[in-house]
Amino acid sequence: PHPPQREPESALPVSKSIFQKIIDREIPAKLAHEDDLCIAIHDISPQAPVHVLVIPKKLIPRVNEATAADQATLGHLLLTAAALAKKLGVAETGYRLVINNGRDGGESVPHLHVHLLGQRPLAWPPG
Ligand code: DGP
Repeated sequence: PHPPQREPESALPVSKSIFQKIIDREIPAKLAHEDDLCIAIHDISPQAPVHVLVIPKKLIPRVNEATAADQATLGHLLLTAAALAKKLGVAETGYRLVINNGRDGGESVPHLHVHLLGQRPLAWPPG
């Protein structure tokens, strides 16, 4: 007698990552850059005097999930990181760009981001 009930929209599982909330201005962050395709924020737990995250506005969970449609966005992230390195004064001395992918890669936020680290000598190989 009862028709099948659909779950209300609000009961759908929603899991906005911390970076999506920052992009949507639901939580604050110290912004280093913003444009149509990405934002860059200062990392909340900096591992070097300069530690910025360049984050695409489009949700690409990790580089492993990127497709050919993301090619321009991926290129833009690197060019933005390089421009920020100049702006933040580490281009001359050097810096490192890092993308952590998956468990062994040390990924903790499932929304692609490029780490820009600089203003100290960085060891190699990484831990
Ligand atoms: P990864 O481990 O590669 O997924 O890097 C995630 C980075 O994000 C990590 O270095 C800490 C940083 N992070 C996590 N939560 C926040 C936050 O709420 N604000 C900012 N600015 N950075 C965050």
